[in-house]
Amino acid sequence: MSLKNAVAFVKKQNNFLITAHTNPEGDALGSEIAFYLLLKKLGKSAVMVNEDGIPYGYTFLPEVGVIKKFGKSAMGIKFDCMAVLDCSDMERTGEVAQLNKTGKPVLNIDHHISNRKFADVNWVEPHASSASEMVYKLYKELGVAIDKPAAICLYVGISTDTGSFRYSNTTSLTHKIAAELLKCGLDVPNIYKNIYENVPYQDMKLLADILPGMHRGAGGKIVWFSIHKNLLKNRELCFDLSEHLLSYGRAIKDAQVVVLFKENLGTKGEVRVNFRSQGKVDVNKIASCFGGGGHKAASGATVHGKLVDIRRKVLARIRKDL
Ligand SMILES: [Mn+2]
Repeated sequence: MSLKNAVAFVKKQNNFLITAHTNPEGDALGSEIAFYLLLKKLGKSAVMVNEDGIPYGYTFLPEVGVIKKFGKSAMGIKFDCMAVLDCSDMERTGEVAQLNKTGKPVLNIDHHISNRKFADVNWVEPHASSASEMVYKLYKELGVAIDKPAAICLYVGISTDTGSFRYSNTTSLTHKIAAELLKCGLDVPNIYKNIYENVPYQDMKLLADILPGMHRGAGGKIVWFSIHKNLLKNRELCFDLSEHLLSYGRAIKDAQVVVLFKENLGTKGEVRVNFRSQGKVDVNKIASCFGGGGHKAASGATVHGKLVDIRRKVLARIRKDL
């Protein structure tokens, strides 16, 4: 299925529930809000609901305050269809999936190679830099002008998912779209300041507790971090250092695969494992062995069990592919 099917879905439906993945970052929020703004321009009704709150680096996004956090009040929301952005499967939306118990039609807009085509209309472009780049295409196809708020969201999604235009998913098209978005008068230094230079002092100090847990193996080809949940208590909404940590790992000479093991808060006994690869290892394949997925160079999985056991298994699996 293609862009054409997505366009037909958008034209036909009028009352949308929009969501993106848990622990949302730039592309989840950027594509979600830009899609919401598109629907508003088309005169449609739409409500955004996410399982988690907004990390502090993204609170500057237009309309971000309109996003509802999943809870009892979300149960009463009326909608005729659902749009899911930047999610490889329905589980990535977390609890929000429960809102669609009656099986209303679902539109899936995603760029993960691991996408499970879980919806009624699946528009999946594994070569797109980001879900935001796909939403940009929707604007074009539907003939809706991109105004400044939409441009900010699309730019944030594209720039964060490409690591500020330096990962391998960056193409000439990515730059062309970014150039067009900049013409809407974006304050680029301020956008980057908000996202990357806005860490509360106490969170930066957390690095002092996490960095001793950085290790490497396989002759330096694998670098990993482990974060135990006692470090994160009372910090659920603030903690946005995963991306910082993964970048530090990537910056280490000879590091081919970087892994972050983070115990999830709550009682389920889950560990979130995030992977980055800058070598031949396909971390989408590795993550899929543990029930997750993503992209060849960036992926993740949520695994049930003890951090030490999961870490041992995951590292052994990576070693096989080095
Ligand atoms: Mn994405």
